[in-house]
Amino acid sequence: MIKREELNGFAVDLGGTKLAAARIERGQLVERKQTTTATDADANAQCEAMRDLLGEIGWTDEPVGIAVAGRVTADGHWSAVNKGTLTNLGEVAFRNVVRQLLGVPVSLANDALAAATAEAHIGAGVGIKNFAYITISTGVGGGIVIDGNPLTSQNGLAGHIGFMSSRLGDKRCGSGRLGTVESVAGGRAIAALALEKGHDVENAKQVFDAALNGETWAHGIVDQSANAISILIADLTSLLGLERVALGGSIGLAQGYLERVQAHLNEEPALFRPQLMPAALRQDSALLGVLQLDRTGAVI
Ligand code: ADP
Ligand code: BMX
Repeated sequence: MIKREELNGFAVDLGGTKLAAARIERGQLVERKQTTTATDADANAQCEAMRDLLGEIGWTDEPVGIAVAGRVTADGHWSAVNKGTLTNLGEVAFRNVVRQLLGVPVSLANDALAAATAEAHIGAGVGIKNFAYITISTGVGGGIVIDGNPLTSQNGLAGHIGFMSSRLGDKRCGSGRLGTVESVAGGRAIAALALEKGHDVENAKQVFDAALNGETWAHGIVDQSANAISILIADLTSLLGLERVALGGSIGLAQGYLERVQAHLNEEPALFRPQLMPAALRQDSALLGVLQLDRTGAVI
């Protein structure tokens, strides 16, 4: 198991809303920059954006760890599962693209898997055998870590828990599946539900702000998201015997959100209620976690 002080290097985290890069020394983010994700960029343009951001924090030719929203296959292909989030990726041999454009070796992993690894080893999941991390952000992503080992699959789909069915869902999400957790609980879904109800918002944050201001319509949408996550946690617990779950992403970490998830989880029988905690590494889990993974997604 890697110790936090042993983590060194450059890391990138590309989500459906923001792109972050950091220089990590002895497990600390000594520099971190963030910009907005170009959601319609193709893979080459995404890689150029990563290179530009890395350049701003002093990167020249060091190896890089890259965490991305979307599916990363064992042979380094990257594609969106929700094609409404990253709309122009196709399915590309991204590890090769990066090697060509950056000229260095890269490790590449799904963002939630990377975040789950860091949380399991140096964050909210330390000492826990059956652990899951859930990000509620642009979408809903996840990473399952049993005995310190993140669950991976050849096709990169393992852990994509946002695409499980929710009894609260009735819409199709950009994966093509009907009634997914992501279609009820993720940031894009929250904003879409508000628009549907006639509220002119640009993003989920505005819905959360309205809920904090006591707007009943907004409260209902946020609460439904939290409820969908609580049901997902109970479902995952019955499958995996989870002892602890950490919530991350800007929605997972938003004021009052975890408490709402906990309140709904309390309606479940005790057997289906693991401990619930916020991600200890907050917005930096994926940046730290991708430095703990080798190119196959296994912990170094
Ligand atoms: P990414 O999906 O790129 O990893 P985030 O974790 O920041 O990025 O999640 C983005 C989503 O979170 C967007 O839908 C955004 O509107 C929402 N969001 C950002 N800040 C907040 C906040 N303080 N409270 C609630 N929602 C937020
Ligand atoms: C979606 C899916 C996952 C990702 C998760 C969180 C895409 C583009 N994304 O479920 O791969 O891990 O969202 O990503 O298919 P974020 O953009 O919310 O950070």
